[in-house]
Amino acid sequence: MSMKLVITIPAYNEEKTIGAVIREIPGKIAGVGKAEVLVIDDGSTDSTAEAAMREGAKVMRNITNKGLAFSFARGLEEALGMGADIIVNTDADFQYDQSEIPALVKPILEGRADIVLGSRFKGRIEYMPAQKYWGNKAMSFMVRFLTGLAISDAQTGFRAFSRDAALKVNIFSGYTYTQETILEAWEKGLTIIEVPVTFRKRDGPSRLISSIFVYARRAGFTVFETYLNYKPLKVFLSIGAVLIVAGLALGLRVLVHFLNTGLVEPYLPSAILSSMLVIVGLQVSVIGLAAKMLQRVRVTQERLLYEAKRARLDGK
Ligand SMILES: Nc1nc2c(ncn2[C@@H]2O[C@H](COP(=O)(O)OP(=O)(O)O)[C@@H](O)[C@H]2O)c(=O)[nH]1
Ligand SMILES: [Mg+2]
Repeated sequence: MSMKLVITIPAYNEEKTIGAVIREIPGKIAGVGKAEVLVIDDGSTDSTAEAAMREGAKVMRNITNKGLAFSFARGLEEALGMGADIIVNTDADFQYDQSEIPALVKPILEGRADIVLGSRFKGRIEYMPAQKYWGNKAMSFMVRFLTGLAISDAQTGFRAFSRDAALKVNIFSGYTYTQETILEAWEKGLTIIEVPVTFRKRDGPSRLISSIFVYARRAGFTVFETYLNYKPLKVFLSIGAVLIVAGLALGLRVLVHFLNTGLVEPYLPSAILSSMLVIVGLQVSVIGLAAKMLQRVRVTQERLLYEAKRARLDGK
């Protein structure tokens, strides 16, 4: 069986490097019959699209800048429609080394993984500013902490997906897909592995991250929101339990005093606060139950969406 590989490259104002990235893609990849390049030009104001077309890539364009995650999701869907058996995503800024694509797709070809992440921390980093280095470490720790998966680089843009994994991934964030796809793959029971990759120095400023703080806030919120969807009961019950336990602890003093004297005074403020904490704690817990019930709806809908995507995109 001849496998088809589609390499997706989201790009925003990368006219200087996009050509070199495409040229670096190996002509022959073991186990792959046909490879095509798909560039998602996200409303670039330079000649990124023209440079990509000159190298023979297929180019799709967002008229205006829609964000990396939005473009990545569009690219995945288009690649599925192009009949990809495997999809590799890489960046347009020449930081990843495209000669490492064979190593990235190998575990998928061998049926050992659904998603392969190119880990820069397991590989070689030529240069990464300290803020980014530690930011990447911290975000990867958070993803590890939440999922229990042994992931060293949750922000890598160099990854491979099996067709089935790409069909199952639904991205909600417009800004960053990197952590969200990992959490999602984890929830859906897909197998993720890492292979070491090389990360070169970026020539010119980041297109994605103007400020590390803005990135941390937006990515952090995406991670939180995604996790909340997957583990609603755990999150809401934890918060509810803290409130209830605090309320009960506070109420105990009032109760002891009341049993001894028959009076609530002088603990009236404590009594009010205690009952408020318990009531709010119970409400938060009940919201968790409701969220858990919504989760069933989502899971069922995602199964239907998967079938609909297969009906629309398979065998084209
Ligand atoms: N589609 C799209 N791609 C973007 C956008 N911002 C950055 N990119 C691309 O995403 C990749 C990673 O961005 P980069 O600026 O290298 O981020 P960094 O390496 O994390 O600092 C590059 O290929 C960029 O061209 C965007 O707004 N839309
Ligand atoms: Mg980069």
